[in-house]
Amino acid sequence: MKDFQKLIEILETSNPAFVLLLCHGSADADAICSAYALQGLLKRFKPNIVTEIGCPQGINKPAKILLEYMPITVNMKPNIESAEVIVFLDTNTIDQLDQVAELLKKSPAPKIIIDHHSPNPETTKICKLCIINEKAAANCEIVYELFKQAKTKPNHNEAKALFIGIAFDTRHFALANSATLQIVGKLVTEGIDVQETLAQFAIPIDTSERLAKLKTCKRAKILRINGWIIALSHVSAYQASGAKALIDLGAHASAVAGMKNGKIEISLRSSRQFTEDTGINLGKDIAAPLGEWLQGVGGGHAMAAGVSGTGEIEPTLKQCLTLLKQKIAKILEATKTHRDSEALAKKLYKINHNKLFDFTTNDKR
Ligand SMILES: [Mn+2]
Repeated sequence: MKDFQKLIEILETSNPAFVLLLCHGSADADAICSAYALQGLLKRFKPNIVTEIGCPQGINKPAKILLEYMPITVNMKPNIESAEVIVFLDTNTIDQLDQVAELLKKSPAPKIIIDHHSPNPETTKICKLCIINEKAAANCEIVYELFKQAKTKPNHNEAKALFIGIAFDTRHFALANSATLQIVGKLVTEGIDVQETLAQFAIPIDTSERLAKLKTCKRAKILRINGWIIALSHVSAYQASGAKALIDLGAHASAVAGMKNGKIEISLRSSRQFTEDTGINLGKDIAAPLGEWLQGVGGGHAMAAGVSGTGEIEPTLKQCLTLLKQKIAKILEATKTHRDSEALAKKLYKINHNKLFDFTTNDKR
């Protein structure tokens, strides 16, 4: 039996008056759009069931633009107790919905999960039906598949929603796979204007963020370590945007520090090439030890990480550079195929920090 038929069967057996379509915390476009399209699909087959999209843990910034331009209604305080069937969308663990997780665990309503993340056994255990496809680049792809199984087509708004969900989750199709692009192709053939839709839902950048990015670049110290370009800077807000801007401009790795409420925060970013060639995982190799050094916390992913703790900007960036140099030196030592690698490694340790830096922490340039 196809997933769609299984879904309908659950609705037929439990005959609910109210079905809650639940999105994960800080719900994004993919979660909300997949819920919206599913809501339309269910309406066609079960017109008497009341369905509602619930976002009990709020929605993110891009999703707010979505609600402005699309006929989508979400309830920020959904009534979980009165739901007779609950569908989790784009959510692999109900613990992600911390404040309402207990209510959900207590609810006797049959639960269905529609998701593209790796399944969480604790959550799948309590679900009557799990429609999970880890290969899908966006949850909207799975909902599109349900339309296909139901032998019906999404209407214009549903198609637009599916398109937006896919566009956002795949970073404008950069992370799309062949199945994703086939679905996108069909949505476009059905009348979705790619350029117009993407422009309509582009996230506007605040003036303060623009200024922060420009200041980060203006204040950047640029260093070269064995051919890798490392950019270090500081700004009082939007450190992550600043760190990304430095990578976009050409740095292989960047670290941007800033003070907030007496604490120091550092955002780290790297280019794909740097990560692949050096094998340095910013989260594990740099952010974690830097967090410890600052008596705070650090972590994240290979190409994007963050740290917060107690310290001053200049010594912290120096420490960050030291960690990067040690890692790069280790890699050079490990790959002795390069004739000069040992000499280079030794040279790296000799770089005098103080000559490279002349940050003044209250740089107001
Ligand atoms: Mn998603």
